[in-house]
Amino acid sequence: MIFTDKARIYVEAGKGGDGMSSFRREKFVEMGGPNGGNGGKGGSVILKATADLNTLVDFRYKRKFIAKNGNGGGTQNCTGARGTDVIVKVPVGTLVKDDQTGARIADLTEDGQEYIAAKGGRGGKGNACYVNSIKRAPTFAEKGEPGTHTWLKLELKLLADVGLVGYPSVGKSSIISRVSAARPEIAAYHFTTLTPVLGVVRLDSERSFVLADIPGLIEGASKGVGLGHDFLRHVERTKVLLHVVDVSGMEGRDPIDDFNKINKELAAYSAKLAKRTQLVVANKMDMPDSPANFEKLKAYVEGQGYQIMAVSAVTGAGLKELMNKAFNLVQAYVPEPEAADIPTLGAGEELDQDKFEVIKGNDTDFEVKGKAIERLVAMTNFDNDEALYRFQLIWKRLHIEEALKAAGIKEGQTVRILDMVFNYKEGSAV
Ligand SMILES: Nc1nc2c(ncn2[C@@H]2O[C@H](COP(=O)(O)OP(=O)(O)OP(=O)(O)O)[C@@H](O)[C@H]2O)c(=O)[nH]1
Ligand SMILES: [Mg+2]
Repeated sequence: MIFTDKARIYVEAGKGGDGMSSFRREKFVEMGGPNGGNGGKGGSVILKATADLNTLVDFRYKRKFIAKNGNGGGTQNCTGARGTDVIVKVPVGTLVKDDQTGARIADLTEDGQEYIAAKGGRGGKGNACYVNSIKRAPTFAEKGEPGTHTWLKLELKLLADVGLVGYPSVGKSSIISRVSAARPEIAAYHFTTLTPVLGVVRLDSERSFVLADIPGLIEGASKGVGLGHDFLRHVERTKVLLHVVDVSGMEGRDPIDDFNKINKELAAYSAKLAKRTQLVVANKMDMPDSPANFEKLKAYVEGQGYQIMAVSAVTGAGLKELMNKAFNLVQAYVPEPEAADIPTLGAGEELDQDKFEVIKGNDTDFEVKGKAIERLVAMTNFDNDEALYRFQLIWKRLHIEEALKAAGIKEGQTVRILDMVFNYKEGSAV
């Protein structure tokens, strides 16, 4: 889900230093010539894109950037010192716009790319510069040029790193409102949140991530019940899911049941989403029945290989630890392999290649033989979810399960395809 982070900043460059008007005054040299030096250039304010930042959140705290003036020129043709430039680091992807008109001024898309947001004034020329054949002893010097100054709008498109999912009213919006500047509506009725909300969670000056609060999910969400489909689309590209469960039992539901139902919806929506790193968040720990319910839920989810943390969005207990943990999980995220890893069948080969036969196996109960299926097995990386998903689709399309059933297979019997042996289970390929 894309969210635009915005900031407004003021940039002001330094004025150029004034030129100097002076004459040589040395012992034994009468009427020395003009020797006033030039003023130094004023400092500029330069925006510089860096891959180290990922939000504009820092500009909430500091928004004015003012560079120093150049120094005036000196006697003896001394040029004044330049005002130092102020370098303002912005994340790669920052769009710079005119504050008044909104017109695009610069698009900083590459690491290291710079944009001079306010240009330092040129230093004034000293009187030494104005000597010519007519004017041998000019007394005037130029003043420094003023620097430019302006307000700018910065915009950055952000992708949510972490998504809050869970039943309605489990406290998703309450959590995001405590850990970020986002202020979604919070209320005791279901579907309070109707559109996704994003917030930037800032742990310290170096560590921040984007958190998405989406509307509550219910049974059938994956089929588009409520606004389910749309909501799930918003968390599809997050790196980590925080699965919020209300352990207070105050709505009369069983937390374990809630947990399973939401996971079922995620899986029904997409295999990828089901495999996304998921941290279980037991919320409303401040309520009387929560500790006991938490222990039960903990035992259950840990048994399934999930980690769980206990929080209360009302008292704030555990939220800091939760956000630190979420950040670490975001850092540990490894992108799923692209679709290129998935074996595909060659075009035009399908028809007779799709043929297969089910025979009695030597060391297994059954064996499936056929070009397409054997090739598919050879090419599928069974550790890769997408590949596995693809495998299951083709398995279904070839109607292998039906053939196995027709051959009389029973649950738990073994099937061999090339070097792969698996236990048959109705409705699932491997
Ligand atoms: N006691 C207690 N109540 C909480 C806690 N967190 C949230 N609530 C309450 O639970 C209700 C629902 O909170 P929300 O934050 O709106 O829940 P949600 O998950 O965003 O709900 P939807 O947007 O409808 O999906 C509100 O009345 C909150 O005040 C908590 O930690 N303890
Ligand atoms: Mg909400």
